[in-house]
Amino acid sequence: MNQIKIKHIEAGEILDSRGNPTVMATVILSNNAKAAAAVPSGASTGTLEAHELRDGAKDRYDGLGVLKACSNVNVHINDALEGIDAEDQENIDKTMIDLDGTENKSKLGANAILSVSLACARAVSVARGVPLYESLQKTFNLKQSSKMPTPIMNLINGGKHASTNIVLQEFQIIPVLGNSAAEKIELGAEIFHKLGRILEEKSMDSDVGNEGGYAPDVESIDQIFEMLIQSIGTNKEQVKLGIDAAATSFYDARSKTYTIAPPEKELQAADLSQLYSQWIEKYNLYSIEDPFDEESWNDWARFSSQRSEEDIIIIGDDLLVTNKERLKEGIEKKAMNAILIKLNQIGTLSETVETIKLAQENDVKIVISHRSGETNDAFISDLAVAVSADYLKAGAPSRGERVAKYNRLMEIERKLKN
Ligand code: 2PG
Ligand code: MG
Repeated sequence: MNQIKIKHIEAGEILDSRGNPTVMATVILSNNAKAAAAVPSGASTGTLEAHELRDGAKDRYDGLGVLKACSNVNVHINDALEGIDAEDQENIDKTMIDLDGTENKSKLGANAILSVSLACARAVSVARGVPLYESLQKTFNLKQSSKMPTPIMNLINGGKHASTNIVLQEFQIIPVLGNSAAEKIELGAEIFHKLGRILEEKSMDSDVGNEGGYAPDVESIDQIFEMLIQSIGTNKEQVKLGIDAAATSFYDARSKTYTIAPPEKELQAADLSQLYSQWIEKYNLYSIEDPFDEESWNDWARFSSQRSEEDIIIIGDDLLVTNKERLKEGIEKKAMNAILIKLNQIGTLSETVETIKLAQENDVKIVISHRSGETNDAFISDLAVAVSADYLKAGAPSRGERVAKYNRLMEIERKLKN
């Protein structure tokens, strides 16, 4: 086959699910195959994430415009990539990394770079005439398997994702048993609706937050777990509970205390560990993401050493920021046994896959994740299948940008079965 080259790249501003601007890039190849990709945006971002370039000009979108990032794509990135082999994703990404020249992609913007990285991969799948997940497996030499990721559904939104009195960020259900992703999604959606009815019976708010989960004010964190258990009902063998504490967001580094609520309590790391342990016993918690601050390695390691893998999945998000070097440190320190993967934390597809491979070589579980600010782009569903990820965290089964991911997963599953 003749080499397929990049012919033209352009980017423009679109809105994400919070109504903030984000970058969408379109790539056209020499055989006229064409595809677009849009990047998401976080709210509880790790300090060490790759840089999201925003215009800062207060007269547009309160400084959140991304025209500079788009222009970086249209001028600099387009110039650098025009005419190069579209199937050599590593070279494409490396060319952009070199062109940027900074540690954290702050010159061109990780949002600019990632939009092109993803759009190239998708355009190549169009050129190859195969689904994106299959094309990714070819590009990165990944093993084909029919393994489907288990959804992690965030049914109660707190922290930076909702205006509630809940300080912890996410209360999730995880349908661990089921014959298919579709069956797990079905169960998850039914529990979501059941929880909505429970909230209404209690005259609590049943409107949804940033990630499509409910966002009520509650009496206590225990009340959340109890309502979730009630909504799971007789399905408790199939459906487990998880949380994303996003602990950096309620940690005070000076006093070394975590302030959780409701009810409001100031806790040292040891007290917080104890509280998590109580929840694990009492509510049969299956996973905890970001239990401690992103730089408190010792607290992570101590907590992990007290629990076994069968006991609890401990997921590093802000701690690891999809970064290979951070992951190495996490593995050495035995800080966690799972990693959250967010493409825009690192900023290119190749680096993301490299981190995933390193995790898999070290038996670290893979959770492919959305961001709280999303678009209808469902790239992560294809990525999750391509790398045989263990889990896909894409919010509640509600709101267009969240169900886009679950719908794509079911579509892929149907394709794989035929
Ligand atoms: C997280 C994510 C996604 P954000 O903390 O895991 O749920 O949130 O995109 O705001 O960082
Ligand atoms: Mg998180």
